[in-house]
Amino acid sequence: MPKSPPASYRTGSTPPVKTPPVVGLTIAGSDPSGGAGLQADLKTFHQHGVYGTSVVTLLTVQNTLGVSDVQLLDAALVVSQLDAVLSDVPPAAAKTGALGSVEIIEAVAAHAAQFSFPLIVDPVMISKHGHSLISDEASSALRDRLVPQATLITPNRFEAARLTGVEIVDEASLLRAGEALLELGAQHVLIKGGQLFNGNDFLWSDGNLQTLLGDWIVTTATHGTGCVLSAAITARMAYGEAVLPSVIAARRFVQAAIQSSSKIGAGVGPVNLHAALER
Ligand code: PXL
Repeated sequence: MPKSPPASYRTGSTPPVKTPPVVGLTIAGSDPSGGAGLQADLKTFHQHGVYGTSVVTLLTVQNTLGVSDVQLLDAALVVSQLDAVLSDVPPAAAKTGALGSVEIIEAVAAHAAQFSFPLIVDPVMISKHGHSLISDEASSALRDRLVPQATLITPNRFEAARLTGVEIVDEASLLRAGEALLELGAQHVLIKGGQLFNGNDFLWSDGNLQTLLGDWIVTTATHGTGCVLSAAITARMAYGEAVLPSVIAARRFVQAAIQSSSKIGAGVGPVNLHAALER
Protein backbone atom coordinates (compact mmCIF):
# COMPACT_ATOMS: atom_id res chain seq x y z
CA MET A 1 0.00 0.00 0.00
CA PRO A 2 1.47 3.41 -0.89
CA LYS A 3 2.17 5.50 2.20
CA SER A 4 -0.56 8.10 2.47
CA PRO A 5 0.16 11.63 3.63
CA PRO A 6 -1.25 12.57 7.05
CA ALA A 7 -4.93 13.34 6.76
CA SER A 8 -5.58 17.00 7.37
CA TYR A 9 -9.37 16.86 7.61
CA ARG A 10 -10.94 18.32 10.72
CA THR A 11 -13.63 16.74 12.89
CA GLY A 12 -16.38 18.22 10.81
CA SER A 13 -15.16 17.73 7.28
CA THR A 14 -15.77 14.76 5.05
CA PRO A 15 -12.81 12.43 5.30
CA PRO A 16 -10.88 11.71 2.13
CA VAL A 17 -11.60 8.12 1.13
CA LYS A 18 -8.51 6.60 -0.40
CA THR A 19 -8.32 4.29 -3.38
CA PRO A 20 -7.39 1.60 -2.58
CA PRO A 21 -9.07 2.02 0.81
CA VAL A 22 -7.13 2.34 4.02
CA VAL A 23 -8.01 -0.69 6.16
CA GLY A 24 -8.50 -0.73 9.95
CA LEU A 25 -8.97 -3.88 12.03
CA THR A 26 -10.76 -4.21 15.35
CA ILE A 27 -10.38 -7.27 17.57
CA ALA A 28 -13.26 -6.83 19.98
CA GLY A 29 -16.52 -7.93 21.51
CA SER A 30 -19.98 -7.51 20.06
CA ASP A 31 -22.52 -5.08 21.51
CA PRO A 32 -25.78 -5.92 19.73
CA SER A 33 -27.25 -2.53 20.71
CA GLY A 34 -24.62 -0.96 18.46
CA GLY A 35 -23.19 1.68 20.78
CA ALA A 36 -19.95 0.07 21.94
CA GLY A 37 -17.66 -2.81 21.04
CA LEU A 38 -16.87 -3.77 17.49
CA GLN A 39 -20.02 -2.11 16.16
CA ALA A 40 -18.89 1.28 17.49
CA ASP A 41 -15.40 0.65 16.14
CA LEU A 42 -16.63 -0.16 12.63
CA LYS A 43 -18.93 2.88 12.55
CA THR A 44 -16.07 5.10 13.71
CA PHE A 45 -13.72 3.65 11.09
CA HIS A 46 -16.37 4.26 8.45
CA GLN A 47 -16.85 7.87 9.54
CA HIS A 48 -13.10 8.37 9.11
CA GLY A 49 -13.03 6.94 5.60
CA VAL A 50 -11.41 3.72 6.81
CA TYR A 51 -12.55 0.31 5.56
CA GLY A 52 -13.26 -1.67 8.73
CA THR A 53 -12.66 -5.34 9.39
CA SER A 54 -13.52 -7.08 12.67
CA VAL A 55 -12.44 -10.19 14.55
CA VAL A 56 -15.01 -11.11 17.20
CA THR A 57 -13.79 -12.21 20.64
CA LEU A 58 -16.97 -12.36 22.69
CA LEU A 59 -20.67 -11.75 22.45
CA THR A 60 -22.47 -9.62 24.98
CA VAL A 61 -26.22 -9.71 25.33
CA GLN A 62 -27.06 -6.09 26.03
CA ASN A 63 -29.11 -3.07 25.25
CA THR A 64 -28.95 0.46 26.61
CA LEU A 65 -30.40 -0.80 29.91
CA GLY A 66 -27.64 -3.25 30.67
CA VAL A 67 -25.64 -6.40 29.94
CA SER A 68 -27.42 -9.66 30.73
CA ASP A 69 -24.92 -12.20 29.41
CA VAL A 70 -21.36 -12.50 28.05
CA GLN A 71 -20.20 -15.54 26.06
CA LEU A 72 -16.54 -15.83 25.11
CA LEU A 73 -15.57 -17.37 21.79
CA ASP A 74 -13.12 -20.21 21.64
CA ALA A 75 -9.56 -18.86 21.21
CA ALA A 76 -9.11 -21.13 18.18
CA LEU A 77 -12.03 -19.42 16.48
CA VAL A 78 -10.53 -16.01 17.21
CA VAL A 79 -7.23 -17.18 15.71
CA SER A 80 -8.86 -18.50 12.55
CA GLN A 81 -10.73 -15.21 12.08
CA LEU A 82 -7.46 -13.32 12.55
CA ASP A 83 -5.62 -15.51 10.06
CA ALA A 84 -8.41 -15.17 7.52
CA VAL A 85 -8.45 -11.38 7.73
CA LEU A 86 -4.72 -10.75 8.03
CA SER A 87 -3.85 -12.98 5.08
CA ASP A 88 -6.36 -11.36 2.74
CA VAL A 89 -7.23 -7.82 3.93
CA PRO A 90 -4.16 -6.63 5.85
CA PRO A 91 -4.83 -3.49 7.90
CA ALA A 92 -2.77 -0.31 8.17
CA ALA A 93 -3.59 -0.18 11.91
CA ALA A 94 -5.46 -2.35 14.40
CA LYS A 95 -7.07 -2.02 17.81
CA THR A 96 -8.19 -4.38 20.51
CA GLY A 97 -11.26 -3.98 22.69
CA ALA A 98 -12.81 -6.56 25.03
CA LEU A 99 -10.77 -9.76 24.81
CA GLY A 100 -12.31 -11.86 27.58
CA SER A 101 -10.04 -14.81 28.30
CA VAL A 102 -6.36 -15.58 28.92
CA GLU A 103 -6.36 -17.86 25.87
CA ILE A 104 -7.72 -15.16 23.56
CA ILE A 105 -5.28 -12.57 24.92
CA GLU A 106 -2.32 -14.91 24.47
CA ALA A 107 -3.38 -15.77 20.93
CA VAL A 108 -3.84 -12.11 19.98
CA ALA A 109 -0.51 -11.17 21.61
CA ALA A 110 1.30 -13.91 19.68
CA HIS A 111 -0.09 -12.52 16.42
CA ALA A 112 0.60 -8.93 17.48
CA ALA A 113 4.29 -9.72 17.85
CA GLN A 114 4.32 -10.12 14.03
CA PHE A 115 2.29 -6.98 13.21
CA SER A 116 4.06 -4.49 10.96
CA PHE A 117 1.42 -1.83 11.69
CA PRO A 118 0.41 0.11 14.84
CA LEU A 119 -1.65 -1.67 17.50
CA ILE A 120 -3.86 0.39 19.79
CA VAL A 121 -4.82 -1.53 22.93
CA ASP A 122 -8.02 -0.37 24.65
CA PRO A 123 -7.85 -2.51 27.79
CA VAL A 124 -11.61 -2.89 28.19
CA MET A 125 -12.43 -4.46 31.54
CA ILE A 126 -15.85 -3.33 32.69
CA SER A 127 -18.92 -2.39 30.69
CA LYS A 128 -20.64 0.94 31.27
CA HIS A 129 -23.15 -0.97 33.38
CA GLY A 130 -20.47 -2.44 35.64
CA HIS A 131 -20.43 -5.90 34.04
CA SER A 132 -16.93 -7.43 34.05
CA LEU A 133 -15.65 -8.21 30.56
CA ILE A 134 -12.41 -9.80 31.77
CA SER A 135 -11.31 -12.18 34.57
CA ASP A 136 -8.46 -11.43 37.03
CA GLU A 137 -6.20 -13.93 35.26
CA ALA A 138 -7.06 -12.31 31.94
CA SER A 139 -6.14 -8.86 33.21
CA SER A 140 -2.72 -10.23 34.24
CA ALA A 141 -2.31 -11.76 30.76
CA LEU A 142 -3.23 -8.42 29.24
CA ARG A 143 -0.54 -6.74 31.35
CA ASP A 144 2.17 -9.31 30.73
CA ARG A 145 1.50 -10.35 27.12
CA LEU A 146 -0.39 -7.64 25.26
CA VAL A 147 0.74 -4.35 26.85
CA PRO A 148 4.32 -4.96 25.62
CA GLN A 149 2.94 -5.19 22.05
CA ALA A 150 0.98 -1.96 22.26
CA THR A 151 1.96 1.02 20.14
CA LEU A 152 -0.52 2.92 22.33
CA ILE A 153 -2.59 1.81 25.31
CA THR A 154 -5.71 3.80 26.24
CA PRO A 155 -6.92 2.86 29.75
CA ASN A 156 -9.26 4.87 31.93
CA ARG A 157 -8.01 5.39 35.46
CA PHE A 158 -9.64 2.21 36.77
CA GLU A 159 -8.10 0.07 34.03
CA ALA A 160 -4.71 1.74 34.50
CA ALA A 161 -4.93 1.01 38.23
CA ARG A 162 -5.85 -2.65 37.68
CA LEU A 163 -2.99 -3.13 35.21
CA THR A 164 -0.34 -1.43 37.35
CA GLY A 165 -1.52 -1.94 40.93
CA VAL A 166 -1.28 1.85 41.44
CA GLU A 167 -4.49 3.25 42.90
CA ILE A 168 -5.20 6.51 41.10
CA VAL A 169 -6.58 9.13 43.47
CA ASP A 170 -4.75 12.27 42.36
CA GLU A 171 -2.38 13.53 39.69
CA ALA A 172 0.74 12.17 41.40
CA SER A 173 -0.62 8.62 41.49
CA LEU A 174 -1.90 8.92 37.91
CA LEU A 175 1.59 9.93 36.79
CA ARG A 176 3.05 6.91 38.59
CA ALA A 177 0.58 4.62 36.82
CA GLY A 178 1.48 6.10 33.43
CA GLU A 179 5.19 5.54 34.05
CA ALA A 180 4.43 1.97 35.14
CA LEU A 181 2.57 1.29 31.88
CA LEU A 182 5.59 2.53 29.91
CA GLU A 183 7.77 0.21 31.98
CA LEU A 184 5.44 -2.67 31.13
CA GLY A 185 6.37 -2.07 27.50
CA ALA A 186 3.68 0.11 25.92
CA GLN A 187 5.32 2.57 23.49
CA HIS A 188 2.81 5.35 24.17
CA VAL A 189 0.28 5.67 27.01
CA LEU A 190 -2.98 7.63 27.15
CA ILE A 191 -4.72 7.60 30.54
CA LYS A 192 -8.22 9.02 30.34
CA GLY A 193 -8.71 11.04 33.51
CA GLY A 194 -12.49 11.10 33.46
CA GLN A 195 -14.58 12.97 35.97
CA LEU A 196 -11.89 12.98 38.70
CA PHE A 197 -9.66 15.02 36.38
CA ASN A 198 -12.46 17.15 34.83
CA GLY A 199 -12.15 15.34 31.53
CA ASN A 200 -8.41 15.94 31.19
CA ASP A 201 -6.39 13.11 29.66
CA PHE A 202 -2.67 12.39 30.02
CA LEU A 203 -0.48 11.26 27.13
CA TRP A 204 3.05 9.89 27.41
CA SER A 205 4.49 10.02 23.90
CA ASP A 206 8.04 10.22 22.55
CA GLY A 207 9.49 11.06 25.96
CA ASN A 208 6.98 13.84 26.68
CA LEU A 209 4.00 13.95 29.00
CA GLN A 210 1.14 16.06 27.66
CA THR A 211 -1.91 17.06 29.65
CA LEU A 212 -4.77 17.20 27.16
CA LEU A 213 -7.35 19.56 28.56
CA GLY A 214 -10.99 18.55 28.33
CA ASP A 215 -14.41 19.44 29.63
CA TRP A 216 -16.41 17.02 31.70
CA ILE A 217 -19.70 16.92 29.82
CA VAL A 218 -22.77 16.02 31.87
CA THR A 219 -24.99 13.70 29.82
CA THR A 220 -26.49 10.23 30.15
CA ALA A 221 -25.58 9.26 26.59
CA THR A 222 -21.99 8.13 27.05
CA HIS A 223 -22.14 4.49 25.97
CA GLY A 224 -19.20 3.69 23.70
CA THR A 225 -16.96 6.69 24.42
CA GLY A 226 -13.86 4.56 25.09
CA CYS A 227 -14.40 2.38 22.04
CA VAL A 228 -15.00 5.37 19.78
CA LEU A 229 -11.93 7.21 21.07
CA SER A 230 -9.57 4.28 20.49
CA ALA A 231 -11.19 3.51 17.13
CA ALA A 232 -10.83 7.14 15.99
CA ILE A 233 -7.16 7.09 17.01
CA THR A 234 -6.72 3.81 15.11
CA ALA A 235 -8.38 5.28 12.02
CA ARG A 236 -6.09 8.33 12.10
CA MET A 237 -3.03 6.16 12.57
CA ALA A 238 -4.14 3.91 9.72
CA TYR A 239 -3.91 7.06 7.57
CA GLY A 240 -0.34 7.48 8.71
CA GLU A 241 -0.80 10.16 11.38
CA ALA A 242 1.46 10.16 14.43
CA VAL A 243 0.18 9.37 17.92
CA LEU A 244 -0.17 12.92 19.30
CA PRO A 245 -2.16 14.46 16.41
CA SER A 246 -4.26 11.29 16.20
CA VAL A 247 -5.15 11.50 19.88
CA ILE A 248 -5.92 15.23 19.69
CA ALA A 249 -8.24 14.79 16.69
CA ALA A 250 -9.89 11.69 18.13
CA ARG A 251 -10.70 13.52 21.38
CA ARG A 252 -12.37 16.28 19.34
CA PHE A 253 -14.39 13.66 17.48
CA VAL A 254 -15.52 12.03 20.74
CA GLN A 255 -16.33 15.34 22.37
CA ALA A 256 -18.61 16.25 19.47
CA ALA A 257 -20.21 12.81 19.68
CA ILE A 258 -20.87 13.13 23.40
CA GLN A 259 -22.17 16.69 23.22
CA SER A 260 -25.14 15.76 21.04
CA SER A 261 -26.71 12.99 23.09
CA SER A 262 -28.61 10.64 20.85
CA LYS A 263 -32.06 9.55 21.94
CA ILE A 264 -31.58 5.87 21.39
CA GLY A 265 -32.90 3.35 23.88
CA ALA A 266 -34.36 3.90 27.34
CA GLY A 267 -31.07 3.60 29.26
CA VAL A 268 -27.51 4.81 28.74
CA GLY A 269 -27.63 5.95 25.13
CA PRO A 270 -24.78 5.77 22.62
CA VAL A 271 -22.67 8.76 21.68
CA ASN A 272 -23.75 10.34 18.41
CA LEU A 273 -21.28 9.52 15.68
CA HIS A 274 -23.28 11.38 13.06
CA ALA A 275 -23.04 14.67 14.94
CA ALA A 276 -19.31 14.27 15.12
CA LEU A 277 -19.15 14.67 11.35
CA GLU A 278 -21.71 17.44 11.07
CA ARG A 279 -19.82 19.85 13.28
O1 PXL B 1 -17.24 0.29 26.30
C1 PXL B 1 -16.59 -0.88 26.57
C2 PXL B 1 -17.17 -2.06 25.86
C3 PXL B 1 -16.41 -2.73 24.96
N1 PXL B 1 -16.84 -3.81 24.30
C4 PXL B 1 -18.07 -4.28 24.50
C5 PXL B 1 -18.90 -3.66 25.39
C6 PXL B 1 -18.45 -2.52 26.10
C7 PXL B 1 -19.32 -1.85 27.04
O2 PXL B 1 -20.45 -2.16 27.23
O3 PXL B 1 -20.13 -4.13 25.57
C8 PXL B 1 -18.52 -5.48 23.75
